[in-house]
This record gives sequence, C-alpha cells and structure tokens, in this order.
Amino acid sequence: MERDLLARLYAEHVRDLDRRYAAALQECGFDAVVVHSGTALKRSEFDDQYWPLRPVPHFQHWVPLAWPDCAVLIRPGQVPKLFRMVSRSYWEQPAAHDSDHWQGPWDIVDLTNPDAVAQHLPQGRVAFVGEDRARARAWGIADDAVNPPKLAGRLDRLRVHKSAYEVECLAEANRRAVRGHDALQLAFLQGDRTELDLHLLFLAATGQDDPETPYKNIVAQGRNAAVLHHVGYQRSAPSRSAESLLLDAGATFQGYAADITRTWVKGSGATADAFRALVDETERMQQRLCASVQVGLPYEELHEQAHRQVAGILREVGILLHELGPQAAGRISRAFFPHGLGHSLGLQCHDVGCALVKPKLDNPFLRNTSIIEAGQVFTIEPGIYFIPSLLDDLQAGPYSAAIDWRLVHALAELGGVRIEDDLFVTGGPDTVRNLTRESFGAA
Ligand SMILES: [Mn+2]
Repeated sequence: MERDLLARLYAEHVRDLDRRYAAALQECGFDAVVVHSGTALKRSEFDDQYWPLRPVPHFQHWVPLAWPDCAVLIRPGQVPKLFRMVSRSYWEQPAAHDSDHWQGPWDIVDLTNPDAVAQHLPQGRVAFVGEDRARARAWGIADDAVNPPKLAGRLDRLRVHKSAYEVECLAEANRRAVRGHDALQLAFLQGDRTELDLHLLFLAATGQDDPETPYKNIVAQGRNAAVLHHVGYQRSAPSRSAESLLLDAGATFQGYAADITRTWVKGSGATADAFRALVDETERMQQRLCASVQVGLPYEELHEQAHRQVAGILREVGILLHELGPQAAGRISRAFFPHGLGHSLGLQCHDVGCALVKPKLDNPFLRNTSIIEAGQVFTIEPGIYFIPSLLDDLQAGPYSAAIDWRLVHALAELGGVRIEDDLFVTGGPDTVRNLTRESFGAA
C-alpha cells in the first residue's frame, strides 16, 4: 500500500480518535488517559523465555507499534504524546518499524527507563488503560483509575466503527492472507502435502512468522477438518491421499487482522463428488448471506437464516431424507453447524463491541449479537461438519431416522467445510464491501 495515502488516512484516523477519546474522557470524569502497550509475559515460571508481545489493542488503536513498555498519553486539546521505550539491551531488540507512516501526528519522547513516564504525566485525573497494573502503580495511578469499567466500555465501543484508515489496513491484511490461500490451494491440488508443510508454506507465502499471524493457522485435511480449531498439524504423509483441505488462516497489517476460510476438494469417486457438491452449496449459501446484510438488521437474524439454509442443503445433498418441521430442522442443523455465523473483526480477530448482549439460548456460540450498522467489519462464516461426538448424539436422538447415515459416514472422511469472508458495512448504496472476495478477485 502506498505510504503517502496510508500516512494521510492515518492522520485523519488519529484526529478523529482524539475527538472521540475527548468525549469519552469528559463523560467519565477524566482529564487524560495513558494507554500502555504491554509487558512481555514469561512462558514459564521455571524458565527465562518470554512470549512475543501481543500489544494492548487500545494502544494499537493509536499506534501500530508492537514494542513492550511504550505508552500514549491522550489529553483533549493537546498534541498526543508517545513514550517510546528504547532498549539498551545487547541481548535483544524489538523489531524495526516496517513503515513510518504513523509518526507525523505524535510528539515522540524516547525513554530508556519506563519509570520515567511518571514525570511526564499531567496533574488532574489520569486514567490508565493496559494489562500491567504494577506499571500503573509505579506511575502513581490510583487503582480505581486503572481500566475504569465505564471508560473501558466506551473505548471498546469506539472500536466497532472502523475509520477509513482501519478499513484500508483490513483490506491490505486480506490481500496478504489471500496470497497464502492461493499458494495452498495450488499445493494441495498438485500433490500430497502434510498439514505442517502447508502451514509453513502459508507463512512463507504471506511473509509472516508464526506469532505474527492473527490466530494460529487452522490447516486441516480429511477428518481433521471436523475439529473446528485444528492446530495439531499432521506431520507424516497419510496412508492415502487426503481429498479435502480446510484452511482458516489470516494475516495482519499494521495490527489489523484478516480472517479467511476456504475448503477445497480433490479426487474422484462418489464421496469426493458428494463432498464437492456440499462445498459448492455452502459457498452459495455464504454468498447469499453476504448479500442479505442490511443496515438495521440484527446479525443474529442472519445466523438463524444460515441455520434454515443449512437444513435446506442437508436435504439437497441427500443427508436429510425428508422435510421436517422448523424445530426438528433447527436441532439437526445445529449438529452439523455448531458455531456462530461470525464475529466482529479489527485489531483482534474476535473484536470487541458487537457481543454486548447474550445470544438466544439456541445460539450459544454466536459472537455477534449487534444490530448491523455502517462502519462495522465482521465475518460471515457458515460451515457444515461431520463431528463424531455431535453425530453420536444425533444418532441416539429422536431424529435419527431422518438421516442417511451411510452417506454421513462416507462424508465424515472429509471432515467438513467452512467458507469465511470479511465484510465492511459501507452504509452506501452497495451496503457491503467484501474485503476478502475483492482480494481473491485482484490476484
Ligand atoms: Mn472467523
């Protein structure tokens, strides 16, 4: 992405965020807030190794900097200050900045000792947002001003509506992730690869180290695709070649995440053909659901539409032997599609602000219960799986006779299918910008 465009969008993002922070601070009775980037966590009490830093998302909302012990100070009406910790260690150094587009709006203060931040804090009520409470105490911040719930809730809600800068970052993250998806589709179709090989190939194709991915890549061949978060990659070639690959893998750009799933099939024969039909139907359903997004519609309504469509697909491909009433169909669709239709996306893969109310009892894992609004970014990711424990329950239950178990057991060899895109709700006449499909299209 072009540096000058990024710098211009970023400057607007900071101006706008500054305005919105000022209103939140005033409403919550604070004069300023200091947002800490985080402290590297030890992997084990018994060792001297540290996990790579996952910066506090509120900090990354301001600055795409993944260095420990940095902080931003936001005071309404004043130039924002960034305290950047310059390490004097000769054992390790944080990664170099990959772009300088973000430096313009800041008064940058380089420090070598994090305690020195205390002397830069203003008089008045100063809130602290971050994970390291010991650091807040060392800076003289009262315990009740550390992540005060009302302010924290306000700041979470600020992250729901993405600025033009954030949308471009999410789009670039999608372009990057799509390079990996294209590479793995080709590798899978051309020969037999282990899941570990495919995972490493994804990292190489997207130019990411494992801890930099927004979430652990899910690389699942055959039956493994029925494990929704399969990350225990198979490392030796299977006895017969896998005919399905489910890849749920993303990328980040300036801290913003892409979250994309595709499922591919190869091979011939009745089972591969039936599974291919299931993948095609799931993809068509996913596109219909994307086309149904409307400002003002509860997201949960889309989730329930998805369940009705899953029941229709099960009937279409012959898994469901006859039509059933809505209650029975809903029970059966939940055995094959046991997760939520999607979630808010941003600096976190499961971003904040869209699950403020609980879903209905039938939809316990749904992570987006918001009313769809312009500015939101969320995923749409229906799936159909053959999960042994859920199928056992279904087979033992009252609807068993409605299922073609021979077909189910044959398809179970291929695990399951999920198709996932990232959508930005524009609020304009086109309603939605599909950040994922536009990236596949551009390749
Ligand atoms: Mn997802």
